[in-house]
Amino acid sequence: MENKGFGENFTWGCATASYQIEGAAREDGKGPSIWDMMCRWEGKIFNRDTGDTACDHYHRYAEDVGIMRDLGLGAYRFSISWPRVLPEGTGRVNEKGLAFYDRLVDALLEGGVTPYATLFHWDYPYELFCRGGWLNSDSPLWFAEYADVIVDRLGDRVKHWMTMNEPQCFLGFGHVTGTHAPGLKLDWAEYLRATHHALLAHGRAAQAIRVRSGDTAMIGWAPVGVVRMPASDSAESVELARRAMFAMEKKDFWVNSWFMDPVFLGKYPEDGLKAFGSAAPDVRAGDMDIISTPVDFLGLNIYNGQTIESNGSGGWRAVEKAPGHALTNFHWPVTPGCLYWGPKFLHERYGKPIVITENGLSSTDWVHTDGQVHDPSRIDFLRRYLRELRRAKNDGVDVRGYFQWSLLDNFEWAEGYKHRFGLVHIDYGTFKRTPKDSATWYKEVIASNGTAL
Ligand code: GCO
Repeated sequence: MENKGFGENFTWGCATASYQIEGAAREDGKGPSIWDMMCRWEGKIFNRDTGDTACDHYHRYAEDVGIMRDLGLGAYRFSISWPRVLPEGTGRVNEKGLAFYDRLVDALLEGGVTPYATLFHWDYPYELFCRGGWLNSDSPLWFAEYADVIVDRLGDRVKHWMTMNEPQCFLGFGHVTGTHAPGLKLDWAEYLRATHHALLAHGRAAQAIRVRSGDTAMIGWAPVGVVRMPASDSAESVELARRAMFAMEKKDFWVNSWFMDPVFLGKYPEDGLKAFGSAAPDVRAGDMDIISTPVDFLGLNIYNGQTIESNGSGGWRAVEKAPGHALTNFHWPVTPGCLYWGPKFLHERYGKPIVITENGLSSTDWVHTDGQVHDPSRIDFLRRYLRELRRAKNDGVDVRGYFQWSLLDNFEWAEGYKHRFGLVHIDYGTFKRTPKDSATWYKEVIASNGTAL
């Protein structure tokens, strides 16, 4: 196949999130978040790690932007800490918190790196959690107020926005399994209620951004969901995987359609409504208009996929993996085809330009005796995945950008610092940054616009 790279205007970036890298958890007037709360709880986080200091990015952002410039990044996806800016979640604005993001955005622009800002990547204000959090029917308004404060301040320079990151995770892990903050184990009906409010919050924030920035803003969000892949290229097999990717037949917070159909099609999927019956949320007149406020792109966080085959009776089942199948340090399977099938199926259904907002490999890198960090597995992983994304692009899927997760090793939520996803190694004692071999490799990929893959 001819190697056409990724075409004109393709955006190459890296992603991070505030709580995972910033540190400075109690500095300059920042209010507590639910992750500050959960990190205090016994037995919740691997090794009792916390995000108190994380990568100390709050103080070292200039050095980090310097690394981005060295890499030749076209764009950087970061998130804003809601309680750093609004310590109580609503009302009082913390000027020092806002000023940090001002400095960051200015440094990025000065370095020729386009800022892609995510409003909410899970560090929810503790004070709002105490008022019921996402269960409170005012929570979409709280989020809209926050969005307005941010866009008012940064909207003159930031043009690319994501409202929220992975609602499936902060609702599913945070409100059903209890493994992520705020650690709740709600009944399915309450979970669906919280989800409905989060969807309304997304819509209201999209409106707030549009009101302030008009058509100059590129608005999206960054959900995650299960990607299903066909066992063969036959039309039948592809159709089965497509169906499996969107079917909402049981209580499963990973299914794409429950989150994406409302946003892009203005309704909950029929099969889900049928399966959930009286647990389904109360949808008031006008809710779906808010939720489906037009946005410009669909961000996708994709790490792996599941190959599907027929179960012989009209349904499907997952194909069992061969013994010894490649796994990441997270024990997630290495399945490069997900960067082909995921964007393809989601683009077909929703018709929106796609940006891969996260993709990467967790491993246990350390600094070798030669002072370097050699991570050949990450290079191989990214190469395989990016080749599949290139195939999707060449097959006509409207893919506009790719953000590797992550620029820096960082705090991996309940897993603490166990996993290293970075192109840059962090020594959490000294905060020394050591670019890994994969950083040098990614720089070449970017410079060649993907033809070097
Ligand atoms: C998520 C988040 C990131 C993670 C990354 C690796 O998917 O959980 O968006 O914050 O760090 O995906 O798990």
